[in-house]
Amino acid sequence: MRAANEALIVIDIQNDFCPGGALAVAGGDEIVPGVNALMAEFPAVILTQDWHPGGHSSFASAHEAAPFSTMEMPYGTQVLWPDHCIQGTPGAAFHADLREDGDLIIRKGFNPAIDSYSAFFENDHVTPTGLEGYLRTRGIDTLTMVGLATDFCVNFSAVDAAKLGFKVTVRSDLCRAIDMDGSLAAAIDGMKAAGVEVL
Ligand code: VGL
Ligand code: ZN
Repeated sequence: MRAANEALIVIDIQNDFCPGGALAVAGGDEIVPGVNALMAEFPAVILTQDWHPGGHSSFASAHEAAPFSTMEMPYGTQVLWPDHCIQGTPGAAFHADLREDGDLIIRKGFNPAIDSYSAFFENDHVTPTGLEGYLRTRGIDTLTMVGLATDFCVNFSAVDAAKLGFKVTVRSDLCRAIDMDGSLAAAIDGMKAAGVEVL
């Protein structure tokens, strides 16, 4: 068992990010057994869940735009995604084989006007999700991250955590990427530059 100051953050292992889902990440389901095994090693386990209202502003359908195109939002450039992880739908549920006995489920992306890749801040980089306070009040300062997708939600979560002063390790063998236009390589460079250990 890891020390009491350590937590595992399991990011967005949901049906819509697995093969057959609305925003499928290649091999997304392959990581589930390894993630389940790793959960047993940590005294604190937090799951995140992408959780959008229908018609969310990050959906291409909300703008009659093409999926995977980009749009300028008040908070910066936003990729427009296929409709995914709509609150309460089967696509938003965790993969059926994923252990769900974590301590906390943090939902993100529920604000209709702002996307939220990071488990810590919405995409404006200032609106907090509350996860930082939860971790600090439990005395947790060291994080291991796994999940989907390496180049979006894992990347943003890891960089934000490092900026906040947490010691962060990303287990890239237990992550899978969307990888559009070199986004995976850029994410790995960005995480390393932020002081994240990428294994
Ligand atoms: C994610 C795109 C849109 C992710 C979530 O979990 O990486 N990517 N929403
Ligand atoms: Zn999303």
